[in-house]
Amino acid sequence: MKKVLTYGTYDLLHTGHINLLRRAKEYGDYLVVAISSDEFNAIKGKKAYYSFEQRKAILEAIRYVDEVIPEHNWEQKVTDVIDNEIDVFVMGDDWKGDFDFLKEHCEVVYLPRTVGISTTQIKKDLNNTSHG
Ligand code: C2G
Repeated sequence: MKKVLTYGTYDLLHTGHINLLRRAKEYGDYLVVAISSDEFNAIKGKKAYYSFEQRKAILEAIRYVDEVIPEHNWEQKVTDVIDNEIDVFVMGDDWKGDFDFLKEHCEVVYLPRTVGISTTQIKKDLNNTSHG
């Protein structure tokens, strides 16, 4: 079984996330998604609308996702790759190059981001409409 791993906050799920997950799954048979805990989001300078538990439940309902694990820090990726026997690490190309250190443990793939959509933009648009 070929195992794929990716990381993210995955707040306010949108088609950019789904496009990433669908393409990531095509690299193997089993996709593990490590989603950022609420505490790690604070370290990333992000405040997710949905809690970790809610984001976990939403991701687990996606057909491409086989398992969801927590992301607590920047340092856990090598351990995650080894402990989960990961063959392919996949991230959007906004992270291109940032995780090349994983190449000694698994294949590293950066996929083009979906243009024109982001959780930040969704929040801005909703905020603007609610203020008339
Ligand atoms: N993504 C995408 N297209 C978009 C938006 C996001 O392909 N329009 C991808 C990102 O490149 C990432 C994944 O969807 O691979 C999740 O995006 P975020 O939830 O924004 O994750 P991020 O904050 O980048 O966290 O340790 C890594 C970090 O946890 C990544």
